Amino acid sequence: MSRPTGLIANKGLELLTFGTPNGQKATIILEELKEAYGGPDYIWQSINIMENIQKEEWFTKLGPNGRIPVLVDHDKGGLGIQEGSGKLVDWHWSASTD
Ligand SMILES: N[C@@H](CCC(=O)N[C@@H](CS)C(=O)NCC(=O)O)C(=O)O
Repeated sequence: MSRPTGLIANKGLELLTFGTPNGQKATIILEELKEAYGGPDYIWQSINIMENIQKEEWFTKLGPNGRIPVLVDHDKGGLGIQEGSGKLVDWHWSASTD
């Protein structure tokens, strides 16, 4: 897999994550939502934190604390969601299906 240099989607959800416990939290909640409700669909990129990709400018514009995971909502102007993103995915999905 080549080194990420920016976002790859232009609609829907894009998860920037890595295989750490915090990174997996976001993936798990998205997969649970898909299983339970059939969505949301999302695309993801692996951000290797050992290579400090999370400190690059394109990333910190989305996630200012320079940490994974970041969930980007392309349908809401490229909004980047950090910190407890698993819970926020839940809130976001509930709100968008009301
Ligand atoms: N409270 C945040 C913690 C995020 C976090 O600590 N991410 C770590 C990986 S588990 C990280 O990006 N570390 C790399 C760094 O700080 O440069 C959350 O739950 O999402």
